[in-house]
Amino acid sequence: MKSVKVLLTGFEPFEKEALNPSWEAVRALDGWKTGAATVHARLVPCVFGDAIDVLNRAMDELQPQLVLCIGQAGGRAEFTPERIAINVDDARVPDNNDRQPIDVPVVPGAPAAYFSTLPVKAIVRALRAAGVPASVSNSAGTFVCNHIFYGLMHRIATHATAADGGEVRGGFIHIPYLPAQAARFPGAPSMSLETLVAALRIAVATALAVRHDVAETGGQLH
Ligand code: PCA
Repeated sequence: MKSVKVLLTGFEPFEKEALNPSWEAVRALDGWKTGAATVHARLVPCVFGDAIDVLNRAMDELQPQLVLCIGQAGGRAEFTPERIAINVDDARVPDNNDRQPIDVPVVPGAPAAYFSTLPVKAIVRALRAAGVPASVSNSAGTFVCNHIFYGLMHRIATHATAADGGEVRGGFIHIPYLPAQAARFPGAPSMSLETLVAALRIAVATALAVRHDVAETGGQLH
């Protein structure tokens, strides 16, 4: 059986948090094997530019067939695969290196946006079937998560091939706070690490199995 490499990235903590659920969940899956696939976990800095550099180095090294970048979306109640990455950085707060780009492109001269090549709706369907709250998100924001998502999709669109010369697919998933984080913001929703890790396994397995996304509603009125 042909071996398949899956790259998962998670972010370091930002905005005075002690941890980031994306890295806690991703690192729990480092070395996980499902079928012919093996997961490789990498930590990325919450810094404009550096985040894409670290992603590019990991992709150069591993030449993965599938890449899922994961990030924290504090305040969201669900596991949310992102549909689209946009070519703009507009930081509401400084990143971990005090960079705060405003209205600059992620990649000058590149397209306005790229769609995820993950089967976002099939992932949502599989998660809901497993009892995990999930929805398609139509905006990854304009901070470092959208930035790395755009960098990933631009690389895939322009030059990435896997070690076997085959196609590379990828996308981004935002996840809620861990309970310990939400405890600092009364009323904020959260998801346990156990659920986040189980959900990530489902997302990876679904992305590996489903090439053509299912056609069912995942839109929003606003
Ligand atoms: N979330 C931030 C950046 C790092 C992270 O985990 C975001 O949504 O842009």
